[in-house]
Amino acid sequence: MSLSRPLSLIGVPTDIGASVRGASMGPEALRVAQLQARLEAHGLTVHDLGNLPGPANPWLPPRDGYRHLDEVVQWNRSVHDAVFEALQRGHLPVMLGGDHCLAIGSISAVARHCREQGKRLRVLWLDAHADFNTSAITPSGNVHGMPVACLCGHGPAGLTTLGGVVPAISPKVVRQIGIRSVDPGEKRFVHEQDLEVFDMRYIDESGMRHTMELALATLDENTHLHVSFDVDFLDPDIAPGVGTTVPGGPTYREAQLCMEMIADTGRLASLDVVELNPALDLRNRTAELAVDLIESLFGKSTLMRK
Ligand code: 4U7
Ligand code: MN
Ligand code: MN
Ligand code: MN
Repeated sequence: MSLSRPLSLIGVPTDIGASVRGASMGPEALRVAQLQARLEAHGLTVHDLGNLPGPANPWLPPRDGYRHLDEVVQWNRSVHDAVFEALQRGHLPVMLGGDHCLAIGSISAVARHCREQGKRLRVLWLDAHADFNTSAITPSGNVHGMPVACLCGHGPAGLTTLGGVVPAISPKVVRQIGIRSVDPGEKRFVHEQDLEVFDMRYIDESGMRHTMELALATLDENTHLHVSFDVDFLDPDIAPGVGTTVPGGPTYREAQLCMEMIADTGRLASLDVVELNPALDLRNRTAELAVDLIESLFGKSTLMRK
């Protein structure tokens, strides 16, 4: 393995932003599936920093278009701080989620780090959903459906200002892959903000290889690549352990190729693994699949090639 940077595993045991309880057990399921040992077997140095603390899920209805906003802000403050610190130490932070609202904190920290280091940022958003809702258009009030919008400056101050500068990122740095469920108001907003979306129809017609070539185009030595991997990106036939399944996702091989092509760039510098819900899984199968794909993301399958 050429990757020399140590990995910092950061558990974020929360389902505060989700529609279904249980993603809070995701970090433990990834540990049970031997994430650390599997990565170490490929020669990586891996530190498990344990789980971040945060408020419990009060399980209340939405207020002013958000569920649990105060708790979401608290969780994301600690995510931001932990990710920023890991990056400053030269580590590659891997968030073990937890629901996808945690990407607000992690990507705010990544964007701040890139700003301070003069790096370019590219964010790959692997998901069945665009996660581009705002309080005005959300059908649910669940903040895990809003992280991309918050990062682009459309959200409550407590979430848009985490990394100091608003917006944390421009929609131009984002490439969304695997999308197949977008709400009506969200769809209009995605077009208005000109997000680059490679939806499942695109992947069906052009193939995963061409899709990833475009999504990874124009990376250079100075680019920090962040991958936000929502496990519901995968087809529910192979990944049942998520709260919001949407049929028609990437197959095992398509997902592998996606991860392998990311690994080949050598630019991966931070990662979220989110929305794994062990309460809905079958004998930890989805966690094991996620670990398998994360291994590929860090170059497992390049070992099979000359
Ligand atoms: B995930 C949804 F309405 N769009 O906003 C919403 F369909 O992080 C789902 O991608 C969001 O899992 C899913 O509640 C959030 C819904
Ligand atoms: Mn999703
Ligand atoms: Mn998501
Ligand atoms: Mn989900």
